[in-house]
Amino acid sequence: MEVILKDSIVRLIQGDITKIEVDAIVNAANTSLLGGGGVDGAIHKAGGKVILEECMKIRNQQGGCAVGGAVITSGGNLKCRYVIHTVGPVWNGGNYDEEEKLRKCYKNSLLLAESKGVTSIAIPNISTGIYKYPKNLACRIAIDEVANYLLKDGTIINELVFVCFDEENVEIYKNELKKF
Ligand code: AR6
Repeated sequence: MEVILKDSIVRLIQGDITKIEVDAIVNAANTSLLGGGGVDGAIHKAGGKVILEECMKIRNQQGGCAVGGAVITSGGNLKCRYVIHTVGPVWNGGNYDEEEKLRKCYKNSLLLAESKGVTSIAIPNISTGIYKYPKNLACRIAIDEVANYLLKDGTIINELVFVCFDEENVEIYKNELKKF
């Protein structure tokens, strides 16, 4: 499925984000930046040790990554030039600024991507796995933040791919993207 948002194409794909051919992919990391399970584990496994080495350098410089923040490494053995590591919030019932933090993940990842000249980017369903953010709420936030970003004047990001791994997220995203 594809929708056009001003000068950009937004695509919805089901699959493994490590296989997508774009300038940058976004990782749903944790504050340690040392890897983990889920999409983080898949990216480090497919990308090789260069990514972990660069993450460790960033850790030494700034002590990891805050929730809602984003940092960038090269893509190692992946097809992409960059991996943008962002840290989503753990779902805690909704009264702990989870929404604001998740919004920041999308916004900061896009800002960082653009600052590096990225024109195509793939993003997973941040926080909806191990961090248990309700998928329907997370999807609305993801699409809202992306739409706000792409509809502003002068973005260089002309292709954005939402990569859903599970069927449930695919159906939720299809329904939300229909509205455009
Ligand atoms: N490609 C695309 N999406 C994937 C892939 C993949 N290869 N594998 C899983 N997903 P999660 P979180 C989906 O748990 O909830 C890690 O241990 C998955 O179905 O990866 O933000 C980190 O180190 C789900 O929809 O990330 C952190 O400790 C989405 O990716 C913690 O998990 C996010 O699920 C972060 O938890």
